[in-house]
Amino acid sequence: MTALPARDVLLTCPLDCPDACRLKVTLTRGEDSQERMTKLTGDPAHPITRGFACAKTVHYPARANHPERPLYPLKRLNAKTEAPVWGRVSWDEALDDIAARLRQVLDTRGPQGLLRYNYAGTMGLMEGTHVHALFRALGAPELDETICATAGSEAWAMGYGTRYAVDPRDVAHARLIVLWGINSLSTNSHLTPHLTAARKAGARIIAVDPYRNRTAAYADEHLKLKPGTDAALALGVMHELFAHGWTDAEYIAEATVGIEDVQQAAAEWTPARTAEVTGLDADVIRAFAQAIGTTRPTYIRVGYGMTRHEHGGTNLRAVTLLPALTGDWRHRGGGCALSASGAFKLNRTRLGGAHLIRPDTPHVNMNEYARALHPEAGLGATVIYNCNPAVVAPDAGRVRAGLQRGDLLVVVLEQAMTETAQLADYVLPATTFAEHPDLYTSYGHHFLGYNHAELAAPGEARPNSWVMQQLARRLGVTEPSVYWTVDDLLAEVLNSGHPHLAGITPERLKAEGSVPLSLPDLFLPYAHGAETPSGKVQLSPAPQHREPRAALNAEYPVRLLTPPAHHFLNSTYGVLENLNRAEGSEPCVLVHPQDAQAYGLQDAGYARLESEIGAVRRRVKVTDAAQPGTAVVEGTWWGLSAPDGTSINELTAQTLTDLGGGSTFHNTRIRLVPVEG
Ligand SMILES: Nc1nc2c(c(=O)[nH]1)N[C@H]1C(S)=C(S)[C@@H](COP(=O)(O)OP(=O)(O)OC[C@H]3O[C@@H](n4cnc5c(=O)[nH]c(N)nc54)[C@H](O)[C@@H]3O)O[C@H]1N2
Ligand SMILES: Nc1nc2c(c(=O)[nH]1)N[C@H]1C(S)=C(S)[C@@H](COP(=O)(O)OP(=O)(O)OC[C@H]3O[C@@H](n4cnc5c(=O)[nH]c(N)nc54)[C@H](O)[C@@H]3O)O[C@H]1N2
Ligand code: SF4
Ligand SMILES: [Mo]
Repeated sequence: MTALPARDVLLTCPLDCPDACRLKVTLTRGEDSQERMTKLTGDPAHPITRGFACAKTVHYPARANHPERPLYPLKRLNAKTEAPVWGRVSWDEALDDIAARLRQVLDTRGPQGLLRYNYAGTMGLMEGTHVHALFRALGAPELDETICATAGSEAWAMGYGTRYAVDPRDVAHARLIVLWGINSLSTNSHLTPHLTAARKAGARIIAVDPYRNRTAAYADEHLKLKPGTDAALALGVMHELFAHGWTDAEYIAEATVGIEDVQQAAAEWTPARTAEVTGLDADVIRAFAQAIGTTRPTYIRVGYGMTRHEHGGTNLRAVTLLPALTGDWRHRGGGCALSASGAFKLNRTRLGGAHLIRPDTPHVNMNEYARALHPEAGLGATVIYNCNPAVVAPDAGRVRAGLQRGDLLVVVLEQAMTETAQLADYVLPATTFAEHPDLYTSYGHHFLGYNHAELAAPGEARPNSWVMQQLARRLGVTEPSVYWTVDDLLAEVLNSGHPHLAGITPERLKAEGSVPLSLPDLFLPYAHGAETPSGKVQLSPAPQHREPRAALNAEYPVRLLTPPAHHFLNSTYGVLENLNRAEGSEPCVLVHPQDAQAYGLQDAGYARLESEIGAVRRRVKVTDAAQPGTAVVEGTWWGLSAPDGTSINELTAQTLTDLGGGSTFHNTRIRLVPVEG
């Protein structure tokens, strides 16, 4: 047998992950003369990707070629409360009918009757962001995209203005590394080589996390604090910095305002008090503070994990202010990283039709989708793309019930038959990142990425942008930006005149594929201040520790954390059998031996997890990776993979964070009840 003809192409990974890898993708022409993605690895020449893809995305070809991938427009033939029966329809038939029904909703309920629902299934600026323009042109409500990052971004903005981060390639210079509320070995895996290089050069690595995740196991030390107590720990560290004179007076004087406020707030956070609130030993807190206070450079990588609590914004802000006290921002490799996205100084004026949002446009917080779908809220149609809300949204049981309403038109643009797609009136087959052209930024490094459409779309799959433009024509939309091509988008967004984009033209991006921003070799964005109204790092108002309103009690004595799984990306990849197996074949609840005893749970037995919102059944894993009073279920698995067919978000509430209207996925209080399998 002769080998089938194959070629390698370089493409940027489109997934919601800070690494935004440059991937080497092998395309093989089959006997049917169709090219398919057959192998995927990292581009060895890319300075961040360094030749490897993560444990999940190496399996992207299986996802792209999945036998159940929708390849033709599907129309539902029965009620959404029943198992779906699909009929294949032509694009014209689907688009004509959808447009007519949208027109009817707009005419009878007004634009507020139509809601887009989307997140970051693709991070592409065309297929992920610009496609919102249709909804903005129609005057539909603004979806506030709060499910992930806004608590963190607002917390960062208060102190620092623009979001800049330490470049990953500088991390090897750090001598102390704190991985605080992030499972970076799973969720930011291309940071790991830099962590290991720093460690080889003598750096110590400390993880701060309520349970022993992969990253905590890799670290030299693990501070297993109680969830939701990061502000207390940060204030405790600040107390010691001030008490021992470990602050950088010169930096504070030049680059910050509000030091008095912080000093006053920290005064009461003695190691003893901090220990009481965080559950850590006072000596551990002293040593941690000393390490931060006396090691330059110290690099703190914060994740979004600690923000997913009622006071999560403030908790994160407290941590991110530490390098402003130690002056780490002045040292290569020192400082803090949440997101690098602010460095991409694109012209976003009309991206996604941002210019069409009016002051009186109503807003819907995406964490409150369950509420928005309630019959009384008045929605007549919802168009879902790049997102799987039946699984990932808080209070998912009520989201599903809302989507099942007979009087609501549900249109889902998808690459997979997700549990959201199963609830649609129409499923419209979407292209993957190899099948459409797009532009990518990153929130973990400083390279722009461009993908050509290397593969012909299989079946009748189409890019989101094509669908939106077809609907726009049928609805008589005349706003020009709705009809942009990728070339129009490139010309517009790269034309900001900002020095970070100097020399980056559409032609160069298309030729080189991955292009670094024009930053100085030593990029120290906050060395002398910040892009805030005062021009300085703003320390006031001083962060405070607050107990959650949903405090643990006798009825709900356990806090449930639901962080990401190593082998999934949110719910993407949950469709793949082998990655399900790699995660243990079914979602498990990690319970500390003390809790197992207290609630009568057996290892490998089953428990019902009951919250104020709902209940699920999960297999129990008794392990001291958890801590007493805190249980963990890793991964937003497809409900289908769970023993009771439910998503973990049956349990989570629509409660918002203190800053940024963010999600509170790790704030859930539950009780654990032993049940039969
Ligand atoms: N493998 C994999 N990678 C991913 C994803 C995925 O699903 N799987 N998802 C991607 C996306 S969309 C995102 S937003 C990022 C998220 O990735 P991260 O930024 O890592 O954030 P989380 O995973 O939400 O939380 C990480 C850790 O926070 C801990 N945590 C929870 N509460 C607290 C607390 O109060 N204090 C502290 N200190 N820690 C706490 C959790 O136990 C968990 O170990 O990862 C991206 N990368
Ligand atoms: N309990 C709990 N819930 C969580 C989290 C948690 O930690 N715990 N994490 C939260 C976080 S951080 C996030 S970011 C959200 C993420 O939630 P989502 O944004 O819903 O992410 P995914 O579950 O990966 O689903 C993305 C979907 O987009 C589709 N898609 C990808 N590319 C395209 C495209 O080009 N076109 C179209 N039409 N579709 C495409 C994929 O097939 C996939 O089904 O989940 C949140 N939910
Ligand atoms: S998911 Fe993240 S780590 Fe994996 S290939 Fe994509 S960008 Fe890289
Ligand atoms: Mo996220």
